[in-house]
Amino acid sequence: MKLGLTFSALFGVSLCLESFVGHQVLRIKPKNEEEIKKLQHLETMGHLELDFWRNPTAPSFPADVRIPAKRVQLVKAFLESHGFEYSVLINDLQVVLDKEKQDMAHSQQKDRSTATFNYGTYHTLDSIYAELDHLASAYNDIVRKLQIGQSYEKRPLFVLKFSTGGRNRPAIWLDAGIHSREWVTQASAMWIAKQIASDYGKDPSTTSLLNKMDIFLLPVANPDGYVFTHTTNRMWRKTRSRNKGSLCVGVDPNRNWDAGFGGPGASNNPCSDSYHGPSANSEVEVKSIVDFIRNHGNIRAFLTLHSYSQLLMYPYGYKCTQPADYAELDDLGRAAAYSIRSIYDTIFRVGSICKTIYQASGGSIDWSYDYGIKYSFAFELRDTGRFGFLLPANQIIPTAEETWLGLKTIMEHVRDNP
Ligand code: 0X9
Ligand code: ZN
Repeated sequence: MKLGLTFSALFGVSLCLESFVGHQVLRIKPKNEEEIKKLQHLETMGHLELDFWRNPTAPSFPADVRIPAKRVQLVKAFLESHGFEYSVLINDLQVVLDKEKQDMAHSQQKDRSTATFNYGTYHTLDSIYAELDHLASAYNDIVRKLQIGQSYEKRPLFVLKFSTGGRNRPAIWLDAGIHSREWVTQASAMWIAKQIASDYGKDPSTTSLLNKMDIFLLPVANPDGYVFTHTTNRMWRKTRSRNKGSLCVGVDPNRNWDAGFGGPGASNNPCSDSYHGPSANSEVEVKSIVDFIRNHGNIRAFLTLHSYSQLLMYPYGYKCTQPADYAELDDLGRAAAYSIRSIYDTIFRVGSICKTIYQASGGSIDWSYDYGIKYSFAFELRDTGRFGFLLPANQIIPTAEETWLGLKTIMEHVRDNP
């Protein structure tokens, strides 16, 4: 995830879609702590331009690394001479990207003729925003569109509010796409929005939930990054804010929350993909959510969608001690993972951020938990690395379906434990 010192990362501008011809994604399986250390060291070597899609944490939890074409030979030689075990996950990234583009173009063509939003394909920001309006008008008795702020590049941050009445009811927060390249999260959030709206009055679980609580859904938490993944660099993760004194652009919005800010698992290098930013809440996208949650005053659950790895995590990430509500969160996480598994047999691992992946400070659910929102969970959706961030569009709906089952298990528990 770090230090992609490519031309566009350095200069922040690039006029056309960046090419990933010959880029490979390798899965490297460290056998022991020493090998993990070596990989972590490799990650800090900026000139290699490695993009860690998944960081090495344990022998059982391998690293997935994107390597630019011109470095593939060198990196493989290094791995072999040091006795690392690795395999090739993606042989030529551009081939996968071309397929994704082709799929999108194809379904866009179909959508134009039917004038409906296809939930089984990836969309541009404009198309997503148009569908938010459509949902708000088609289900105007329970869905409203709110704007909670605007991004660094002045795009609106839109939230759908699902409510059946009552003033300032207890509510659930759900966001997606804070990391822009995690496309299945924005897409799943849209499917889930439609599902909530159309299930009310039909599905007993959703109906009883909305009779007691409101849901706030932010499907594209990082719109600038999302647009950039469409126009310029499909692998963009961060915001698009300019960094003082550096040519590198963007801050990792999931290192920018006021929870152990600047601690382990975040970088102080603006060129890094996990750069924490100059100060907590420096990113307007983060600040807008924080302000919204504080002003609302009655948010009972904070849920956030990331990809990939198939994990369901609770706090903490900035430290490795268990939260006070560990037992309840762990039980609830396991129940949600069981629901997720019930439909397509997709297996999610459950645990704290620190124990399941790595120590990572400044993350959203650590902030929300310490702020007092007990039910704070982060999901890492499909897959486990076959396609990584480039999950084929035909997996969007199955991913959204299973995720919604997991979310519902959590939401029902929140409803029943006010
Ligand atoms: O490193 C991250 O920010 C997340 N993993 S990802 O590959 N999607 O980048 C995991 C951290 C989850 N933590 C919080 N949401 N707080
Ligand atoms: Zn993420």
